[in-house]
Amino acid sequence: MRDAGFVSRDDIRADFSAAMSAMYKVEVPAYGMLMELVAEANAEVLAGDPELRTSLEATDSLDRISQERHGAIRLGTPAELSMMRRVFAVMGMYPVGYYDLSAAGVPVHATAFRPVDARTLSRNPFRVFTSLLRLDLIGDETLRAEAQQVLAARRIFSDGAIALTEKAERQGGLDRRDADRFVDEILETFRWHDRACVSADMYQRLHRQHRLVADVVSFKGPHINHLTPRTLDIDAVQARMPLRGIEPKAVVEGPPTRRCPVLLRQTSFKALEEPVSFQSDDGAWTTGSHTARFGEIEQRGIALTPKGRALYDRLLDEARKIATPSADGSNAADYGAALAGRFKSFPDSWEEIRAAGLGYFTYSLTELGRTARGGRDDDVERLLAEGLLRFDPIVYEDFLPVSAAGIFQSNLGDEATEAFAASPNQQVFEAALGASVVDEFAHYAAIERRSIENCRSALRGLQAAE
Ligand code: OOG
Ligand code: NI
Repeated sequence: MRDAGFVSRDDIRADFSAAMSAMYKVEVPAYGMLMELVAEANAEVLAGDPELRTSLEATDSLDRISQERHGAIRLGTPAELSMMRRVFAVMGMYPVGYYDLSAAGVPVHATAFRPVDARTLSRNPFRVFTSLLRLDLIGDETLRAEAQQVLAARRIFSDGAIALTEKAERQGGLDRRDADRFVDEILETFRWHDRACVSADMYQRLHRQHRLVADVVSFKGPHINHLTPRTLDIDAVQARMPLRGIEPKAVVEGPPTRRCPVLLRQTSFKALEEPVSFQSDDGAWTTGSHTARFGEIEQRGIALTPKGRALYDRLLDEARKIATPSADGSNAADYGAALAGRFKSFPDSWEEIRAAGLGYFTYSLTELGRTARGGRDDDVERLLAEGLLRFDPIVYEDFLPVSAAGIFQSNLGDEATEAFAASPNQQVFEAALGASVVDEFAHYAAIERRSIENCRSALRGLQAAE
């Protein structure tokens, strides 16, 4: 919306993303170091791969690489989640996808708030993986009630943040001054608090139930727990982390190294142990520690169709049955070999991936297509064969539940994980959210379809002009 002197939602999101990055670099210096490693590796890849550079330029995604990042927060109540949805909407971020992590031993379900269409993504692709704690999965009834009480009493949004969100909803946007204030106010919600809002005793009890429960319930707000730049060579960054004194997690999550990257590969450095203080009943503060915040990197590849995703899920599952990655990294090599072995049956050229219907692509006219004269029809295969169309992979903008669970776990400590019965409940999640989530597959399919329609109408326009 451009009327009434409003700042675009994309600009507010870009400011917010930059403010978060600046805050996190100060709060977690290792994250700044990681950013440097990523910038270095990305520059090397681009220098050595002119074809990749051309493809990124052709799809307008070169500029966004260096500012690309996501973050994650964990919320405690439905009210927090629905307010968060309204806050993110002010910045053009909408809930996409539903992720159930209960099956993987983490008592949360989640969505990702992100810009949805290609134009806004290229302006600034910042997203926030947002989880909601599931106290219903906590067995200890007394503790559950206590946790509920603590969460009900906290207020994670400032009055200013709420007022400005309501104003944006009422007016349809914010002017420059309000937008700047909005970013300042909302930043407070994501800030780290080194004073817990529960006693040391309660923290211990929450922690014994599940470390994640302690992380969500014990603090005044949902501190941002990591930020994640995008890298063009995750293996290089993983290998270099130790050289800078950063300890990476045992294995890279997601598919193995390939010529044609698919979906999402992720790794992180292990969460740091940080000092926190707890207040006892007599008002005195005592010191303890908490481990939650880390840095992550990701390498994004092509978005897969349901058929491609089913193949990915099956191969990953088979690899994990051969060697389940252990937290201490002792079988990392076995796991890597199993993964590489299983994924041999996933085609590794864009032509094959496209022909087999495994991935989503955008289509555009080639130079020849833009200028060619003469009879042509609408058939995509024929237009490709004649050299009038080209195709480029659509980047996967979402997340993967098994990978997300691996990221959670590596930062919740290395002890054995608790088993919960898998109990996805998208309806309950959407009721808490106060909206439904966008279906990611339908969304990518629509992007592909639109790109084909655009080519067709451009070609028809050409024909009409002849
Ligand atoms: C979120 C973990 C999931 C990812 O990149 O898959 C995530 C969390 O630890 O809160 O961010
Ligand atoms: Ni992440």
